[in-house]
Amino acid sequence: KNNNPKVEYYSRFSPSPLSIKQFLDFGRENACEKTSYMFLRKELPVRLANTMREVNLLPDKLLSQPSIRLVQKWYMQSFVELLDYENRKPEDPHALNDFLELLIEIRNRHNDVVPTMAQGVIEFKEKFGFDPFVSSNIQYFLDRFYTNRISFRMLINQHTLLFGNDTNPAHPKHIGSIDPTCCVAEVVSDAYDTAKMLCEKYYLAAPELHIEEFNMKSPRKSIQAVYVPSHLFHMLFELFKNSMRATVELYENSTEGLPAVKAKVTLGKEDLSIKISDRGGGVPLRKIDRLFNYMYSTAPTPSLEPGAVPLAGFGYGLPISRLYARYFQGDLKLYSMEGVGTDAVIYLKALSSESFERLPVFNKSAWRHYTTSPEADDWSNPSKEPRDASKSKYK
Ligand code: W6P
Repeated sequence: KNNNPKVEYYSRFSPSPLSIKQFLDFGRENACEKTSYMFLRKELPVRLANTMREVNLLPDKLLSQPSIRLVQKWYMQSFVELLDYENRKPEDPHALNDFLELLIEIRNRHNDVVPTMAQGVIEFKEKFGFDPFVSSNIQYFLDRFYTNRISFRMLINQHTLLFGNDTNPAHPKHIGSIDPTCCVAEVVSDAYDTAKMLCEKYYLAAPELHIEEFNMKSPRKSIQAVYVPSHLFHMLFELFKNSMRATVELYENSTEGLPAVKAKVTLGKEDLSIKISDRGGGVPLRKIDRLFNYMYSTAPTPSLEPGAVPLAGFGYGLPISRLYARYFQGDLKLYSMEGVGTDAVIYLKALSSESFERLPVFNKSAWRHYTTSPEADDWSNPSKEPRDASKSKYK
């Protein structure tokens, strides 16, 4: 079904990662729509084809799920539509406008890719159960697939925001989706406010927020980043929901007030870090990986206590937030102490020249991930009893 030879052709090119600085420089000095067009009409098919080749390597049991088929269809349609521009000169009087409109159409077509893929994973799990090998395949695949999607939408958003006629009235200083002077503490506070409203709606209470900053570079200045505020908001909103849920649920039957959630924003030479700390009782180390596992966290019916409403958890919020952080060479980590609480840290690059897109490449090494079966574990399994030689069959 995916035997379009152009997919194979374009998948042989590696995606070209851009840095935030390049996005910025390109968008600032009399941004050229023709240059952007010439770049995207090749780069977008390359990025689509790279990910489409990888979808095809998923196990048949997963590929045959209707939701996955639907997503595949969207990708093929967008890919084919982009190929209409392979030979259209930018001087063609309608090429630039038609292309821009196509990008908007494609963006809309792909709006529901994440929940639709999640549905596919649910369908698979209902039929075949939780398979650790498939789960690790899915983890590897979805991390790459969603990173590709984040990058694809980043490119589309830059082009449509820079060259669409609707100039951004709310944020005249933004370059497309990038804020060159993004005040981090403000985004922290916005994300907190939004999570707080949700939390109060469900639980009739929410912990307070204390924000602290430490600017190693210029101690009396508030910390600014060159970054995509919507990405930062997405990550912080997710972390706040988790912290609030843990806090409120731990103190549900307590007469004490809720312990505040603390945010600390720091700027060093290399890293801009944001720590969100809660006193929500923490998560045992054994369960931390699950919070980032797609297959584990897509439950057909969230196993909640009756009457409970999910504020956070059971979804792709955390793994996708980590992908946003990693997309520009940062990371998102959880440090939990069971019985006390959790610190979540978002690491970003302090310099926009170092925040290059981190993109999956379809190559031999990626291919091997899907086609090689897992090796035998080379660490011991815990055993309940010490080995009893008298019961050994080698006696
Ligand atoms: C928790 C679990 C969690 C996940 C992500 C962020 C914060 C927290 N706190 O208890």
